[in-house]
Amino acid sequence: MGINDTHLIKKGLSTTRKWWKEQIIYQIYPRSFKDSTGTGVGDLRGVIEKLDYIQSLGVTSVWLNPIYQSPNDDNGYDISNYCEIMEEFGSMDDFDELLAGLHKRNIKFIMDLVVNHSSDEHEWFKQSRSSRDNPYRDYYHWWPAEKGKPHFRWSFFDNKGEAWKYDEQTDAYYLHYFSQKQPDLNWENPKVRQEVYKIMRFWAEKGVDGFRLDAFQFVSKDTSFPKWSDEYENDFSHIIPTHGMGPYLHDYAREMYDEVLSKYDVFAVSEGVGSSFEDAHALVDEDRNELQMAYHFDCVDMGVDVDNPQTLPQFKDIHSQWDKSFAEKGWLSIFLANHDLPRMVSRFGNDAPAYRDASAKMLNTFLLSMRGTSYCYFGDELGMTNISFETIDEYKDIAAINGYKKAQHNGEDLDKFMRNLKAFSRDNSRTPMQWNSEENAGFSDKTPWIPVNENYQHINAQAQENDPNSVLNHFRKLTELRKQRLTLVYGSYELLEAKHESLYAYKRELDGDTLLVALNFSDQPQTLSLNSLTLSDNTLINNYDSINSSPEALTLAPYQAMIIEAK
Ligand code: TEU
Repeated sequence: MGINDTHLIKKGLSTTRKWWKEQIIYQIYPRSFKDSTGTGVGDLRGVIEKLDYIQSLGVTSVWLNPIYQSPNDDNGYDISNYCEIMEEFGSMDDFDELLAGLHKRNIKFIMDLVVNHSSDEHEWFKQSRSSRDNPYRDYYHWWPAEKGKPHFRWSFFDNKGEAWKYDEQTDAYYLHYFSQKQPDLNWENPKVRQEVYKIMRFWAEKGVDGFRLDAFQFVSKDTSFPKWSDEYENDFSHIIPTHGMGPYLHDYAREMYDEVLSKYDVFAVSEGVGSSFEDAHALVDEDRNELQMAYHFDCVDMGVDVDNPQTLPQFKDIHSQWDKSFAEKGWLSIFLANHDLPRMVSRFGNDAPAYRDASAKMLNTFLLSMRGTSYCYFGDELGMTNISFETIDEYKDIAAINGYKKAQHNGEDLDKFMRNLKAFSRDNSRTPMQWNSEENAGFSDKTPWIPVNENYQHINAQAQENDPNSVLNHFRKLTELRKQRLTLVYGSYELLEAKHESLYAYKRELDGDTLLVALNFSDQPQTLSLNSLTLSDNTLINNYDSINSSPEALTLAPYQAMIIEAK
């Protein structure tokens, strides 16, 4: 069966109804979810133990960060065998049991596919690096040293920021957009692409329902590796226009569609979509027959400077512009956090004790009431917060550790670097799931690979389970509502009071069903003028006990969030 293709949801909207658009995806960082073996590292049997909890959330899909065999230079994003499970995480039998357990509960499974690069410990790379005439040589990008030093390319994780690494064995440089242990695969070689499709078929045959294509915007390269202008070379912020959306990306996406995606009932979501709406549309519009969905980086990159945080009007503007561009065609993801970002409540809400609860509920209301497929990061259903490490030796993440070395090498302001790291480091969202108030938050019997956030004593699943007003139970109400009201998935979106500094309010509408979503992003009461909007008595979601409204206006308490039926 091909990708599900039922009918237009509403006359006038070209959006077709598809199961993958209606998913509520729960992202699990397996290393930090539940350790069943007493190693201090989470594993697949740990996820199996928690299947009933996952089901109780009302989510409809689970995406696991990479679980393949890996030396863990970048926690599984460096894969040494794409058809084996990482030993620390368990076995293929565990995987099969997990998949069956999810499917039994009507929960779909999304596989993280990391094929822009492999590990340098993958057999392909070992062969490739061994000699210039090895049959695997062209599986990677090599630049013979006799041609001189290759033109500069950026690396995200290199300790000097350079993507070419000299390798003595064959007197040549290899390319790595990520760490030195993550050499980029050469997609320009058709054999490499066939290997990728083979891997995808292997997992699709097992029954996975979707693929998250890691760093997909980077796979195609101009293999002449031309020199860029100094302006581009000297400014990392140009990485997407220079390194992303290479010359044959669409050919490869179409080939992937023909070879795999069209042959199974699966979807693919691209991490990254270039630097414009046009780039994004070209990759995911249905008539392109390429990928099905994407997540863009505008929200990821927004305000990632402690001295220059984003404002709410900017936040609204980014979300509204992307929504508008995709209103008629194409499909996007809605997310506020993931394993590469800090905790959503610390970044966009307020994690001070007085407001953490309300603002986490408010942000979950946003995530589950916008158009697009919702991605919810594990622990955010509890309002887990940043761990905020102070010193560089506390960090585990290669991005932080090598980023620090790079900042040192470039003579950057290290104090500023550390303040930014504290707020935005990926380790903030990688701390163990807070299950209960027992030792190590019930995550493991042994010291966890990364410290548990000390606030687990009061922020944990068990405590919230028993409290009808908890962030957890509020999250469950939201997933239930989203599943009942397709308006929240497909309905039109109209932003109200665009310039308001503290309120984010919008109307969602589908086939005569009108919903007002009103969110207060501040710690002060705020008033929303209702203008021509008439509210019904039917309040579907409210993170406070009461509503303060008149026919003309709705007044929201600090971080209050409501979804109300309207006319
Ligand atoms: O991230 C791709 C990506 O573009 C990164 O630059 C991301 O912005 C980075 O985390 C910033 O520090 C993906 C994965 O999501 C990430 O976890 C991996 O480390 C990376 O690919 C390499 O596989």
